[in-house]
Amino acid sequence: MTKRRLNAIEGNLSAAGKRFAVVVARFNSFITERLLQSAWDGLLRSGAAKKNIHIVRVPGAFEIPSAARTLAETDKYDAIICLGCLIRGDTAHYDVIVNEVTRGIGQSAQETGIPHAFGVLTCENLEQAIDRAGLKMGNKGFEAALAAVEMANLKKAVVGRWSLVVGKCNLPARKRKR
Ligand code: INI
Repeated sequence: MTKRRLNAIEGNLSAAGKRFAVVVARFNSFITERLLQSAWDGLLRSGAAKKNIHIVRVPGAFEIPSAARTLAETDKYDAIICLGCLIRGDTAHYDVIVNEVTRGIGQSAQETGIPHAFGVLTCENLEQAIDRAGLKMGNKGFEAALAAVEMANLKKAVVGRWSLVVGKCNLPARKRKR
């Protein structure tokens, strides 16, 4: 079988020169502060400068989408990282909020064109949340930070490729003929 080179456009994991906003909910702060520490760590390890990371706190997960949208619309950030922790309780509050938060963050990303990383834990209980905030299941904050870096670079790579194609149109006629 002949080996074929697979061409894929991917975003790299370099955060150098990029600007990030991290929206973090205070509700369940025991968990969300751990997500934040890990997201911060992920961004710095990827090469982001501290001055280019802005942390924005909101009361609870429900408030994340509107804050993320406001930040995205400033066009000052390459990506927005959303961090929160929803834990199912005895009431329907969790069920009402969880879909709204997920949809709102996705909608903000799609309508503004700014990558948003989803670092909102949706858990049955505190144990599950702890596991995903640095214990058995890694840390969702770190994961979200790397996803934000990758998607910011992917956007640049895709836009760069298209502007190259458009740029071809400006070549002299001799080079344009095929
Ligand atoms: N906010 C959370 O971030 N996590 C939760 O688990 C949660 N629960 O279950 O109630 C929660 N509620 C608060 C909500 O996000 C809003 O801040 C509040 O309703 C005010 O708008």
